[in-house]
Amino acid sequence: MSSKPKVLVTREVFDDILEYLSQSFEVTSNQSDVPMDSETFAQKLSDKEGAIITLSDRIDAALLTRCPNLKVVCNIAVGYNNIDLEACTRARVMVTNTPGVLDDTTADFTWALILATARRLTEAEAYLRAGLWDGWKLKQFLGLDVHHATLGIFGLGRIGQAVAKRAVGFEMKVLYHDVRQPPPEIEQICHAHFVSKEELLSQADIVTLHVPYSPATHHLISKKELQQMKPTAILINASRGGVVEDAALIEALHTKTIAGAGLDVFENEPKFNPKFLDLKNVVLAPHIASSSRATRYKMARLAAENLMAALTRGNPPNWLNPF
Ligand code: 8YV
Repeated sequence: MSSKPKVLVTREVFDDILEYLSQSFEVTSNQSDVPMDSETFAQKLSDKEGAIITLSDRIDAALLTRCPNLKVVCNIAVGYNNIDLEACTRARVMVTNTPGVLDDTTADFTWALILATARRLTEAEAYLRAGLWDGWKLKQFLGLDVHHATLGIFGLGRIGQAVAKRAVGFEMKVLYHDVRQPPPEIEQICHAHFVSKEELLSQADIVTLHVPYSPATHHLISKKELQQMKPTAILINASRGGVVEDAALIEALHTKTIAGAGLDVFENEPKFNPKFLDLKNVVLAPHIASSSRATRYKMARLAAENLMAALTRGNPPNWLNPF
């Protein structure tokens, strides 16, 4: 019988990461990559000491009571709103995330959304693919200039900063709003100016969201905020579903309260509001902002290293709830 600690990997990861874990642990993994339902997840986790999970796996107090041996859960994500951190602390379960390794990749994708939305790229491609293009027209698919525009960033954390730095080449004015004002040197490096939420919404041509999801940021952008934006402005969300009230955004896109939106995340994903599909002025992506080959590998590897450190030394590098 194996005396190695038992761990669960809830979704498909890279093979060498499973090999790395198997050296020290008895690994159960769900390499089919189909998310487990909550009952299957609870059963599989019930005798484990550690788990590598993703944002679709919920960890709450009720689940923890069924997992008496659990010592650590390692999220393959920087966001951890799928985990009840306080319940984990009460149960003495360490929680880790994957900060830092995905900032540039997520910022790159934010720019893909900004450019595609401002220049109506997916709308124009759909038109071309449908065989509707009958020739060049002066006023065809007129978009929003990104260069020299005003970029408004909610959340100047690691990812927000990486987005701001990329605005330099477009010679943009960069405004930001955050509940915590970063040190002045960060503002200088990012060429970003702190403004109120209202100023950001009314002045920005492009509003982009880089805040974590929490009760404080739930529906940060709703009907009132959309009405404060310029009718020519666009909204970009590569942070978390729920930061934007999707029904209000759909209404604003429909009535042209704002010009467009670029979205990588949705409320209730993957079952997002189907009304988005009827709108031409929205660019849609299935939560892939961090999905470059190199970065998804680094995220999975960092989660595995956190698991290893937690179960061997009791001190993982990205420990969110030290006790
Ligand atoms: C992940 C993310 O792909 O890190 C995050 O918080 O949103 C994405 O980079 C996703 O959460 C996978 O669990």
